[in-house]
Amino acid sequence: MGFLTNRKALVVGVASNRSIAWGVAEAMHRQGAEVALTYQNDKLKSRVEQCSAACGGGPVMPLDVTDDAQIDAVFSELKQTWGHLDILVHAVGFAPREELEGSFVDNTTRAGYAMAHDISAYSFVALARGARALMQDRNASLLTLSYLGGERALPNYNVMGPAKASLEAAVRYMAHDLGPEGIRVNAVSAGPIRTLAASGIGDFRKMLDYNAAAAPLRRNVDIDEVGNTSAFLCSELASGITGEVVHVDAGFHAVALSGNALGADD
Ligand code: NAD
Ligand code: 0WE
Repeated sequence: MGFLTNRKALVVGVASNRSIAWGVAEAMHRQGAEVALTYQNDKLKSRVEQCSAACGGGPVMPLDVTDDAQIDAVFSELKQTWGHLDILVHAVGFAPREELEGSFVDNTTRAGYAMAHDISAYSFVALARGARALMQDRNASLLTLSYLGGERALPNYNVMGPAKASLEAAVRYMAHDLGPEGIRVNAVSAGPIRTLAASGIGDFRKMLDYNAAAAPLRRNVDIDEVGNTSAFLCSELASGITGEVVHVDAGFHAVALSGNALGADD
């Protein structure tokens, strides 16, 4: 028996079998959860349907998180098919491509800043509001995906940094607001992983190598590791954890100067 047996999970953010959301969906399914998936647009529909078939064949629905009507439709369908919801996973982030390079100050526009925050941070709050009524009195939990760029500055992540900082603050305010209803709210801050959102990012390979060289575990993480920690956080094994940001990054966030860089080992 898995530790999520009979739990109902909605996972938002699968675009391919490399998506972090897919690692989370698979891990939750392995632990016995029933999994519903959403797809952002028709281009992604058939890929997400294939993913769904590979993790139990739960409900599959369209969802662009900038559209309030689509958010409402997802939760009315889940109310009809499941009647309630135990887990909501938000693994969505977006900023205009051209604002993810070069000078943060010069390249960040008012519209790009608003879009990054709308899609990457506000949408978690909007989904929580939609899920709230379905999550009453069942030790439900919400989870989002963040990145170290929300805590510290690094090249090119630019406007996504403030958006992740906003997302992590929202985790704490949502935990404060929903805790009295028994709903927990947490984030996993993942190390860099080659997904669609990482493709086309200049020097991503160099970043992966840098992270692997400096991290205490001397390697990068994969979507199964992020998925397993996410499944744990959304389970009763984590019943005392809320308002938390857990780093799944081989320890990279914990060090300022790696022994490796000084030639101390490896
Ligand atoms: P991905 O491209 O597989 O997933 C991003 C998802 O966001 C896609 O499914 C896409 O459809 C969805 N999305 C974008 N705009 C949307 C909208 N308007 N409505 C609905 N969905 C929308 O990439 P990923 O790396 O798996 O990203 C998932 C999450 O993980 C993001 O929040 C990202 O910031 C975070 N993250 C990624 C990494 C990494 O290195 N890949 C590291 C830490 C955190
Ligand atoms: O959060 C992310 C990805 C964010 C992202 C990626 C894209 C690419 C395509 C947001 N919006 C877009 N828009 C697009 O048009 N990560 C944590 C992965 C990531 O992205 C980076 C990173 C890392 C790590 C961008 C620059 C530097 C590092």
